[in-house]
Amino acid sequence: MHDVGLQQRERAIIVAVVRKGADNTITEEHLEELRLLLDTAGADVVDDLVQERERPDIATAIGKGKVEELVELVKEHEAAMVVFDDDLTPAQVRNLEKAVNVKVLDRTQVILDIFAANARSVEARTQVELAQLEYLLPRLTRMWTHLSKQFGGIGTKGPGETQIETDRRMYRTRMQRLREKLADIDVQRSVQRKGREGLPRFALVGYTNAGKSSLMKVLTQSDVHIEDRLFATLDTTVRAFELPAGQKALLSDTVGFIRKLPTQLVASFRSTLAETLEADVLIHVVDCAHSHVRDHIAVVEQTLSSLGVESTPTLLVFNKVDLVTDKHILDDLEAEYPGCIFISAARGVNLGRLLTRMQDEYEDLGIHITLHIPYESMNIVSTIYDDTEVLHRDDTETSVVLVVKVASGNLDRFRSRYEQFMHESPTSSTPV
Ligand SMILES: Nc1nc2c(ncn2[C@@H]2O[C@H](COP(=O)(O)OP(=O)(O)OP(=O)(O)O)[C@@H](O)[C@H]2O)c(=O)[nH]1
Ligand SMILES: [Mg+2]
Repeated sequence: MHDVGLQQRERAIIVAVVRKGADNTITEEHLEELRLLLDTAGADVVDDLVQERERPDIATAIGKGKVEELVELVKEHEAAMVVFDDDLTPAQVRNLEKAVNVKVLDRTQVILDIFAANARSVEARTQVELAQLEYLLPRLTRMWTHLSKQFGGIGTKGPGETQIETDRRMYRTRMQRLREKLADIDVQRSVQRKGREGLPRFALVGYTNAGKSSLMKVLTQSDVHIEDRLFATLDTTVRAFELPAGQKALLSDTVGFIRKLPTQLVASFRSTLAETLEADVLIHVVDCAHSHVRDHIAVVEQTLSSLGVESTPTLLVFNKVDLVTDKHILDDLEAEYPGCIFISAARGVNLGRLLTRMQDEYEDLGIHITLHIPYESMNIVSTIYDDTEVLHRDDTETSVVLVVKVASGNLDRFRSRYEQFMHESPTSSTPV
């Protein structure tokens, strides 16, 4: 597979291009995250370079003068690569590589490399390979033009073009095969999901390294892979657990998100995320000890909305409270995010309360049921008003039509009482 060569620990210089007057602390944070990504990928960052520009230079992203500075830095540190925090065009990569004489990568490639290294299951490996090919396909032409130029001269263009076509076809055939493989896995998955229908479903979501798997482990008492590194989890696992009232429920743990998660990965991981997409309630786990908590929350919310799940009720859970010594930080978060809850998965702090909140959140969902009450049974209408929340009433010629919201836990009791008026089975479980 494509390999950006981060197997041994290599020395890297990182580069960010920012707008003039950009917030320094944000730039610093982005560079820090790139440092962490490279560390996970197996490289040590030896220096960084920040270029302020209105917009990135078309040819080199950073512009001529800065390229010279970069060349010097590479020499000085004997760096093996330069990594940009932003996506580079193939032309920029080509120009930069020519100038600095070491490989030039962007953030997307580093993330793809980490995913490739961490993928264990057939599904994850297939998804990562598909994302990698997706990333490479539009870059093929440039790669070959690059080579033709390098080796130059008469006759390189013709075969080059043919080669590009052959490669493209090969890539496309391979991608097609990977997609078919994923579709097969998806069928198996939905069969498994069918077997679990009817149980309340919760899904852990959050920034990478927030502690989702740790929480999965303590809530379901199962053996889960936990590691202090980015993207330790790539596969979705589903485990059963019990809500405080004794009801059996399901919890899923899945891949974490990150700022600028490559779109190719989001697309190919869609089926892995299916459990998340279909959950009744999301548990958004946040590392509250991180200096950029709010950014992390926003990134996760954006990613969720790009996946079309912004309307699923979500419980905001601040994890790792044990690491926060300044109580003001927690007070501020609590004021800013009403309804949030503070826990420590590792220390077992506040987990009972979290479970209760999960149960409440699920019960709040309710189920919408339409009742048709003929006028001769009018006396029951007021009982229904006492029993449930009436969302809508329509007095037709023959009957009173009521749309009511029934808490999931009360469904059986409700059904036994009013079955004769329920024309259809419960239709949706959308929250109000
Ligand atoms: N101090 C402290 N550390 C925690 C807590 N919860 C998790 N951690 C640590 O945070 C690191 C990441 O935990 P994981 O559970 O693997 O995080 P994740 O969200 O599943 O991460 P990815 O799968 O990589 O996205 C591990 O080193 C955990 O031991 C906590 O409550 N307190
Ligand atoms: Mg995990």
